[in-house]
Amino acid sequence: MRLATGAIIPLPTEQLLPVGAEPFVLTQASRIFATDAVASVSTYLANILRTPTGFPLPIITPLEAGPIEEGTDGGHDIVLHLDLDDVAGVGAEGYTLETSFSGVRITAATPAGLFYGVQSLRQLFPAEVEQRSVRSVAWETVATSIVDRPRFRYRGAMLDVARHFFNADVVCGFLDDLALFKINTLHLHLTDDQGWRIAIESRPELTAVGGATEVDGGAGGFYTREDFARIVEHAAARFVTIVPEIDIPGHTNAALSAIPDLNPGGLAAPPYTGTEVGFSTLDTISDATWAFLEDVVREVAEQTPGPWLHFGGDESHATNADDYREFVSRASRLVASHGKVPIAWHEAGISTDLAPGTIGQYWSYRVPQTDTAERTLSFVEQGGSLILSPADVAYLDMAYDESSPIGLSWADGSTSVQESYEWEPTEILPGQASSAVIGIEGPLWTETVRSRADIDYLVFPRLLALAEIAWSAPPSESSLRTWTDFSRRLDAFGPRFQALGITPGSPNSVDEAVRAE
Ligand code: TNX
Repeated sequence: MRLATGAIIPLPTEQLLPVGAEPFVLTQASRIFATDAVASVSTYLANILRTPTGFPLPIITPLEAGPIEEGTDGGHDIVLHLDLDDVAGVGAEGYTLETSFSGVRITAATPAGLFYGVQSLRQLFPAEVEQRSVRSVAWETVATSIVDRPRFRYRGAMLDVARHFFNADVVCGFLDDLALFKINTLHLHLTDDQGWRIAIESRPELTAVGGATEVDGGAGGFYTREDFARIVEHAAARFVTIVPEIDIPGHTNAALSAIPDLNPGGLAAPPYTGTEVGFSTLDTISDATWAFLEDVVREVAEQTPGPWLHFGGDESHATNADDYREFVSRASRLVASHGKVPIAWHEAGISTDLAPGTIGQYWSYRVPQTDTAERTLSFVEQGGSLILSPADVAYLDMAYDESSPIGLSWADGSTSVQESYEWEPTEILPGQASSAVIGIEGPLWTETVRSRADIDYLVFPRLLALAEIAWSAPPSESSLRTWTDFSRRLDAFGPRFQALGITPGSPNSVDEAVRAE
């Protein structure tokens, strides 16, 4: 059977596959043409390709990388062309990609666009391109022509490093994998009842005491300033923005256990290593709380080059309702005063006095209850936008089915790969809210997640479903954005997961009828 589309995930906006056209062949003599302005992308591409091919792939930096025909050798070269005028009209993150017997050419208006073109090119090569040692295969790509641009500007994943801690190496490895699917934000849930994971120099107890615990009583851990800088830099080199989250006023037991002054009686809370939620709260009006928050927000903002800072606000069941409302308003203004756009979980929309532009992150069900929808719409009414993470389809910590050894099931039972694929972000909230959606995010909470293998098990392959919702055009009569086509492409992706060293959690559940077509 011939695939009706190429095999790229997320599905490109347009891809032509001329029948019978000769392939592109990468050889010992191939070179990469790119100007210095896009050196980060050409170096990244060279590193990806040199390892499995063993080819030298020198980077040639002409003043202006010309058409493929000029300065190329027998059609085996790759040209990265930065076209600031965006003649192709692909926008800030889009690109065009041409592969043929005469070479490869990626054109984009920004380095980010070129980077995404590189990710598509990666997926056109044989799966062995993902191996980290030299392989002897024909390094060919089908001849194809792609025009591609993202649907949403916020294409996110979230990692909870508070319930279980994952060190900077694990996070960097995770970033490497996210990049392949054109994900551009990684939200780090840095603090919770069970752990405080980011160094705050003015409050060393936070990590010294609050960082030394995790779920089940493991050793925990935290990021030093150097670790966090390394994560931010590794992310930036992959065009991923880190969104740090300091979860307040609930989910704060780790801070309360580290700093006695934050507790009304001046006595430190005992550390917590269970998995209950909603029992802790900051004292929302004490001077000690706001002095602490000033230090924390200032230092986290300092360490964050990206525009956003998430201040949580979820499940504050131990906070008095009126106090909560005033607290989230003041917290949003504190974040804004440090030059960051605040993000909060949707509960914070109960306040009608948030800092202008505060973004709401919706995490309830695909069919919201009326009061939850109202709280979420309140962000839009206050000039903010929305990130959607509906728990019953976008939560990466849900089990796939009853047989999954890890994962939770509170969000309307388990979540199959198909369920994570078949939902439409603009149909969740009523009315004007659909145009306020800046994107989606798949959160991985880590109550049951202890290792990189556990992360991979729950994240893959469902993250690919979310990446396609975030990047690709919505399904239409004429489009191939269907579960059937996606599951075929996912099937074809199997050897790539293997080469990447990823063991995905759910075998792709294409039913036999589809497989036999
Ligand atoms: C709800 S979702 C939480 C987290 C849990 C998660 C488990 C949200 C904003 N809060 O504290 O880890 O459920 O699925």
